[in-house]
Amino acid sequence: MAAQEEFFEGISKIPYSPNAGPGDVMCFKHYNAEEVLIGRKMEDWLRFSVCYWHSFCGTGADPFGSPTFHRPWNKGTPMESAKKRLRAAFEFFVKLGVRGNRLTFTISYTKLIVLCLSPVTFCFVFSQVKYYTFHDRDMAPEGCTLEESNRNLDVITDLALQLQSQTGIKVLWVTCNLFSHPRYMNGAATNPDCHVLAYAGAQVKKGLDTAKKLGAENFVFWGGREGFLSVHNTDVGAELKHMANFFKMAVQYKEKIGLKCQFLIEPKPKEPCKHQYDYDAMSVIGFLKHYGLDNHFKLNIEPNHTTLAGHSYEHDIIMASVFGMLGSVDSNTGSPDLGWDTDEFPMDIRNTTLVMKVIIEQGGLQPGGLNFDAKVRRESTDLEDLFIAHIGAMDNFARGLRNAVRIIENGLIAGMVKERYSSFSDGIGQRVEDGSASLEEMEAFIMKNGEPSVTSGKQEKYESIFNHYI
Ligand code: XLS
Ligand code: CA
Ligand code: CA
Repeated sequence: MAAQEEFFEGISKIPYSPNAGPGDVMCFKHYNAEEVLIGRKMEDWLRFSVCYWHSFCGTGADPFGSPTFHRPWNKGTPMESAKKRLRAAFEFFVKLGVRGNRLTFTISYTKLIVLCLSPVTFCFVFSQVKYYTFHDRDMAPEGCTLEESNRNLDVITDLALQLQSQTGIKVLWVTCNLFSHPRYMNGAATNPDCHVLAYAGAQVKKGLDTAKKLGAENFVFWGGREGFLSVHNTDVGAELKHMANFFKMAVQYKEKIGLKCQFLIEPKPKEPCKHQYDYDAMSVIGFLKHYGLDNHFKLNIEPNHTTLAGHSYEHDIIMASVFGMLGSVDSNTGSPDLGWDTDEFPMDIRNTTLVMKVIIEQGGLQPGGLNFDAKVRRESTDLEDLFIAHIGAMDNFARGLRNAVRIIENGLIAGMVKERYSSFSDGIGQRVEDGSASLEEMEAFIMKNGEPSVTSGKQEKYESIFNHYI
């Protein structure tokens, strides 16, 4: 049998080299997958995932310029290059470090043989990235009919299944591209024409079948064109109801086929629409609760979308988590000085520390993960840049994790916050806390106790202490 083509020539498996120098960017200096922190391996806190669309379908084109990337897998017919792209992606996952790259050996350990009467197998697994994410249409090309598109997807996902079982790499989430094809220009689940909504429904049905086939742990809905450009031609109330009913159909089908994955909605305020219904975490949570869907969905928060909504980087991570709805994170960043979705690799240690603190406090992200929905810059044209970007971001999250662990284990900030709210631990405060207080009681309390004293919020003190850990 002919040897498989190698796409990332000259790059071997990325090692963990904690003492490497500053110029050595092709190794992990902080991410040590097997290391245990607060009772869990780093890889299980971080659950890294590589996204298919930016890293393997991205061309470097922007609205003002042509493609700048020349990827060796873009050769042949669309189906031929889809297969090459998939093989290249798995080569990348393996070289970045995955489950499949394991060293297994058996030793006969005499004392244990006496006890167990059998040799003992020791399996050392060096794992860094275990997961990937994809849209149906970036995995396989759209055909002229739904049947042809589905056949294309079947062929490519047969190969994906084979590569997954060879390497141990798994699907973090699948999503359907319900925004690129011209038929979706006025939306998918919120399209004013039910014929288009039906097409989207048929596509999601196949997407859910694909999620089941590949064992996806989550399924994402990103409503890129679920919104409007003009209120004059839009029946907002009808569109929101149609979207809720569309999600109900998806829940029904998921249950019918016994698909055991978490449904996620990914908020984004705008782009491509002027206004998108899934504006931010709180809008989505309100929508889900209003339509009785909140038990079936969680949120996939992308910080670049959060900042586009006018919030700070960590805002929606915190809001979703507080409501028990933080399911997964599309770990990227924007440029605070730009008003669009630049999908950059997350390289700021302050941000990863804040995100990891929330994730630890909610007990982890599983079955979600940290998916790098991020693209190398148009000017970063070398294949090596794809590795450098992922390694840098993974190391940055590993540092964020270590910082967050120190903040939590040290307990100084938590103690200060607890003290700040201590008036709610007894008396009238406790009754407010448990919901048994009344306005009459508030009035009687003030009549007796008068003006509250002024208490410093100590923001700069908190910030100085936080900076000590990063
Ligand atoms: C676009 C979104 C998209 C979703 C998946 O801005 O980030 O890529 O994550 O459709
Ligand atoms: Ca995203
Ligand atoms: Ca994005």
